[in-house]
Amino acid sequence: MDGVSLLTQCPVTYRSSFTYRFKALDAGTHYWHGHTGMQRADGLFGAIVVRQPPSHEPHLTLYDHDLSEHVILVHDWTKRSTLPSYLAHHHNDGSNAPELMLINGMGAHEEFKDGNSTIYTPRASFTVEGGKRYRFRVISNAIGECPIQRVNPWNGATSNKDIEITRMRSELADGNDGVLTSDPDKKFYLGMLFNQVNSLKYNNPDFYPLSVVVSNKRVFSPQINFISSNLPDSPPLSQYDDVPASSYCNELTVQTDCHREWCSCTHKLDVSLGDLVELVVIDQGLPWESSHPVHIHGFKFRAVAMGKLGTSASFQAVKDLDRVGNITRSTSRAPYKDSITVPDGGYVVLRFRADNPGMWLFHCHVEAHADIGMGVIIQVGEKSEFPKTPKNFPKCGSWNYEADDDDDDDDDNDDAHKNQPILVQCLNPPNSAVTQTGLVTGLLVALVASSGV
Ligand SMILES: [Cu+2]
Repeated sequence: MDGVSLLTQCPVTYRSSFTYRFKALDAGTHYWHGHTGMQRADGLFGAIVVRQPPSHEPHLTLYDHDLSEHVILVHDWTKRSTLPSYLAHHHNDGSNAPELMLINGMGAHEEFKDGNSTIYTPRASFTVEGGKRYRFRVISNAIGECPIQRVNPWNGATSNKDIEITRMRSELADGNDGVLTSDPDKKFYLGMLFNQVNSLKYNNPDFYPLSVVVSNKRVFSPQINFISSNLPDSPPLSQYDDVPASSYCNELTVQTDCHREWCSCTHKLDVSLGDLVELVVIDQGLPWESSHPVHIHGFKFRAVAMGKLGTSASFQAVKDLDRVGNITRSTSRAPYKDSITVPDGGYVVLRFRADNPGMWLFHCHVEAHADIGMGVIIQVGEKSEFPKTPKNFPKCGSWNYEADDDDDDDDDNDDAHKNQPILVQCLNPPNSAVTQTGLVTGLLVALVASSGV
């Protein structure tokens, strides 16, 4: 499990804590973050660097120092909390563009006057000694697309001066593991799109249809294969039998024309344990130029092909290209990653060996896209092959509101709400793994490996 709320575990509720213990087997630069709502965007994240003995370190000859203070954690800052920014953007009533790039939580954005002088909030700074080579580990917690757009030219500084960076170079140390050259056992085309249809979340066609909304105010639903994915009421990894089979769907099982009607379910793909899986991920590039940085939980993949057709690319055009053999897979020393940006109007082809049983989320890492449906669960193996759920593991699920029949104030309106499922509540049994320490978390944490730099 890796902490995705309502997929691998229950959310960690208010006034409770949850302890994760894991073996740090995966050396490199990683980070953790909250995976509920917009928590990551609003600051719930941090770096984790797993070091290894010098004898195992492939980059050892490239630097003199690899210091814990040389971690650069980059973040977008929208100044106000993220949700109102995204709601404004979603309803065409404002921008969600971040106003600043923060480095380790710092940036020269706010201005203060001190007499005649102007003072800004401080920037992050890093100390180095002239003539030495340093390893900097860079992590992006971008909530939109990658915010690192420009670095300045080297200014020739040698020591005791501010230094401007000459260039940033990403090193991939991974060789070819040799298992990706055979034909995949399972192959999926995943079309990432914004669909403008009546969505029951915003436009109930019986009362407030999309057709009566001014065209530039019509919301677009971020989807994969025309499905807005949601998470079930209970986490299927730890409460498999509490999730009705009917709550899942995918392109092959939906009954409606999802191009024209809004389709929403827990979007799930099934693969067998040990399968070689190939994902052809397509960004059709409409209606905006918006690339999708996709991320997979539970695995790293090899990116064996990438291409851009133009400012837009229809899903069928990419499929046709592939069908006639015009998407060449490059399996030799293919980049080994768990996140990659799908080019706007293009595609990436990803392969991984499904050797980690469980329920794993594959999603766009743009916060707002993921939060409202641009994701899919990959079920690897059968329930019997999943790791055993620990004893007294917290459980959660839907519950029904029971109105008090003796309540004299009951009226017809109250009765109308009886037995409506209204909330998801997490029930932490006594002496469970969740300890009632009073630590206010209200979050859950997912470890996400990022490519090391
Ligand atoms: Cu996206």
